[in-house]
Amino acid sequence: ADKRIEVTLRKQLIPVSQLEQSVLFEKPTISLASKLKNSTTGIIAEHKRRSPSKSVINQNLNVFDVAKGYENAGVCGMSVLTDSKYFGGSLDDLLIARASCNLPLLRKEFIIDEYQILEAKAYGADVILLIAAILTKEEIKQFSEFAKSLNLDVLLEVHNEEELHKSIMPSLDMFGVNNRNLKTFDVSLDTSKTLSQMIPNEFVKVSESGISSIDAIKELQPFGYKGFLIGENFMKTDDAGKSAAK
Ligand code: IGP
Repeated sequence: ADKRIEVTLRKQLIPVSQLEQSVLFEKPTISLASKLKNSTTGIIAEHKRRSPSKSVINQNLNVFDVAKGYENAGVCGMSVLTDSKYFGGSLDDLLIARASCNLPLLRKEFIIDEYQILEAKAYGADVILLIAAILTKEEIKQFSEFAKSLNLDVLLEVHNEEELHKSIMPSLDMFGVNNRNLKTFDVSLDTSKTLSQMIPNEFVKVSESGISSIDAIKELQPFGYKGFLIGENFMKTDDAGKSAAK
């Protein structure tokens, strides 16, 4: 309900027609899915100040430096949390990341309205996240087809078999398996291992959350994972980019 209100208010502030006229809206997007397919490391590094599971992670880093650092570290893409209530992020963060690097950018947000997809594009994103746990099959279809019509890549996040089965459709590029249970915050890489075999091969597989070592990546690669979404492990240090380079 909070998100609904937030979206309604922003829609009044910047109508759809203005988002569509923005300079970044015209910019060609970069495909994260194709970059991951051709990469050996496949790291998607996230900017995340705080989270409901850990409260404060790091409030002292600036997005401009973090984005530059990640790019210099040679990661495949960057994820930028834009949710303010739970993660302390904003669309400004996305804009600053865009101004600072040429990496494919993922807008990390609870998307429940097409307007947020237009915003993602107008603020410089190349990829959107859709979360199966909060959307119906029809919404996933509508939002992913809309994103594809704007040339954005779509990462669909699942945490269990039921979410995965309802979501398989051709308008998605990547399946992200969240190792963190969003209700209990428990993290287990077994979630990625179990669900991997049920994801059809035409989709790029991404493992999300709780990845804290090269060993974890090596453990997941044999299950077909090409992408690894890492936030806290980089953000908890003084220099997120430097941590990503290791
Ligand atoms: C990153 P971690 O454990 O490396 O910080 O996790 C990312 O996977 C996590 O932030 C995330 C998330 C989400 C956040 C995954 N799915 C959905 C908000 C909404």
